[in-house]
Amino acid sequence: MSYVRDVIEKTIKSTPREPEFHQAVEEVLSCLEPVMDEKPEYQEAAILERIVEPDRSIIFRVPWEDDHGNIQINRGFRVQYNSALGPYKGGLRFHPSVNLSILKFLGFEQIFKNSLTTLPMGGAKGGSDFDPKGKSEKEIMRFCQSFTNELAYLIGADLDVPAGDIGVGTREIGYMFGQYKKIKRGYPAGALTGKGITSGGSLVRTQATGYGLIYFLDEMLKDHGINIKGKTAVISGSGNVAIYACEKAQQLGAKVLAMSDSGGYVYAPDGINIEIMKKIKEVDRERIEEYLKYDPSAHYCDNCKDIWTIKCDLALPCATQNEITEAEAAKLIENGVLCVAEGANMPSSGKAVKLFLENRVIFGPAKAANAGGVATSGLEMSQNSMRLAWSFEEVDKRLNQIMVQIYHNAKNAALKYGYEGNLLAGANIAGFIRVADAMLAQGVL
Ligand code: NDP
Ligand code: 2IT
Repeated sequence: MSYVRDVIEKTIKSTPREPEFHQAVEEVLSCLEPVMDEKPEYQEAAILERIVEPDRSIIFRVPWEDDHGNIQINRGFRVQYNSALGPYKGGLRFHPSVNLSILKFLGFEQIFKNSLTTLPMGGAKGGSDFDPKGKSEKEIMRFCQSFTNELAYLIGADLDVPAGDIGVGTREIGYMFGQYKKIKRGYPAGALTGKGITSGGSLVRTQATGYGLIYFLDEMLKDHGINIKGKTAVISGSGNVAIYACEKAQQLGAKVLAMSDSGGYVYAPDGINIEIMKKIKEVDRERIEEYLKYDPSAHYCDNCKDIWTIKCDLALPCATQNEITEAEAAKLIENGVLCVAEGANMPSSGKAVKLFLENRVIFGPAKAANAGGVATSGLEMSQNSMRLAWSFEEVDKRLNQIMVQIYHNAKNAALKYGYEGNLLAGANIAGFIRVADAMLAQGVL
């Protein structure tokens, strides 16, 4: 058995009941055989055995009082995965499905994603099994404050810098930053990113993951001689990533036919009206079904997975992990999909990715295609350190440059290591090598 296979098997065996984590480890490590052959020093320094094990995982109790005066208890997590390239960095997810397996998969992916940005950031992830749905504004605030009472002792500008993810946006980061500031008695802006503009946040951070996804997609399509203008797109989700992916795709001339939430999807034959979607999701925090009240020509289907049965040129999964399995991938291929670019983390199962690659679907893997969010978080950290704020145009230009660079770095790494046309392998390799070299230089830790 090869060294790589041996590490994969041992990792799986030693972490039972962590299927999402196993999936991420398999996905990354299985691409690294040619790198290990070229650089035996990585094996000598046990880089793989060390990189699959988080530096530390912290689990804590989060008690909070609901509006009826009842005490509720949730579980909080922070997985500080790897700090070879910089302070731990990665989002916080609030969703009832959150567990250690999901946060380890996300933290593991984050190491390589952050490396691809070339900004100095290590990898981490955290969150809670708290369900924000149906909670009042005050309940959200009390939960965030209690969560921060523990998180505060784990984070800092040079230590660990959380941001948002599913269920955590500018509002939640605002409450966490407020509580953190109170505990620290200063203005420790650099310890969290995704802050509001009046709390030291960066322009473009809100739009960054979605815009970045489309900048990456546009570069990838151009490189294949394809113009995004006039193409039809389907975008799953209707949260932060999906909304700004839709906005930028439309600005570049694509037609977005459908978007979803966990309840179902909306199909708009004339294209989704993004201002209506923003009002429903960002202002009213309502279910996507409400869209029909404003656009009677739209249709609603109460099975969100069926969104992938819609014929489209571009499929952009922007909701959650494993939303595209083999069956959805086969349907997309049958309907002639040209390109899949992942806004969510690990939205395609291993078998789905295999089908896309075998059928020559242009495939933009998550850790490259959705790196614009954390890249702009990196730019927020820079601005906080310098105590100044760049203009929207300045940040947007840097984001665009980073996404274009990530595409070419992934493409070139794939070519160099015998995976021509496979950006998943290219992104994994390009991301991995920077981290492995830093780990080698820093000794056995
Ligand atoms: P949001 O909370 O803003 O939106 C999430 C969207 O996905 C909602 O429409 C939600 O529907 C849907 N969704 C969530 N869980 C499920 C599920 N189990 N089944 C079906 N639909 C689901 O999150 P984001 O937009 O920030 O995140 C979306 C994805 O992008 C995640 O995979 C995240 O990790 C990834 N990502 C986010 C970044 C960021 O900067 N925010 C950066 C890079 C990646 P509902 O409201 O009904 O639950
Ligand atoms: O998955 C991700 O890259 C994010 N949720 C963004 C993390 C960040 O630190 O901005």
